Amino acid sequence: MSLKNRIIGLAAIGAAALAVAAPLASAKQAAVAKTVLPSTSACSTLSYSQVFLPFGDANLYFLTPQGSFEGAIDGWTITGSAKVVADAGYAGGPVADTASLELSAGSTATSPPICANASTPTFRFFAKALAAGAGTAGVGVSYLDASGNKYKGSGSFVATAGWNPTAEMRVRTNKIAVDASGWGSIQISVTAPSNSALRIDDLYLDPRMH
Ligand SMILES: [Ca+2]
Repeated sequence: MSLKNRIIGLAAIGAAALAVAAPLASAKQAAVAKTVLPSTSACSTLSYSQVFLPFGDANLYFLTPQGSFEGAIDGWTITGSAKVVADAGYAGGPVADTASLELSAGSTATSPPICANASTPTFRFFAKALAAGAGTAGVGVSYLDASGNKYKGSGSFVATAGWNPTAEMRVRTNKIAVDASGWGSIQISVTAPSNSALRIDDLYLDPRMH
């Protein structure tokens, strides 16, 4: 990937950039600290590939834990309702794809903790709206910063009626709390439009410096 391409890629995601909100109350921070920071022992052995090369994106990505919805999904938290359905988001991709997650209208799925640090600035996934003229879908990112505060960013996208990769969505990872191994974690959430169910699949993070 050339520097020029990187700059263009980052410029393109400007509209989807995730704004960082004020930290939550301190009582909540303590609880989050226990639940969000995972073991980072697996972070140094992640497998990277140019997943989105067929879509003109030469960056290296790794598949997030349970991000393909092909096996267990017990690490995901659902607000509202969701189910695994036999509709692959990216059948031609590197994952042997048979299933995706269908969120009912207005429901939210929050990922398990994902290895992240300052070198993992963007993520992408596949999405498909079930209703024609579906409204805006929401995306959120949360993580603990180096001061122990929980930061939460939010963005949005319009899902198409067929499966397509989302634009690159940016994570402001430069403030993530990391341990001695150099890794911390983020959680990504996706919210279906209020007027349409939404299917999602194959959530990938981009490690810029790998
Ligand atoms: Ca899948």
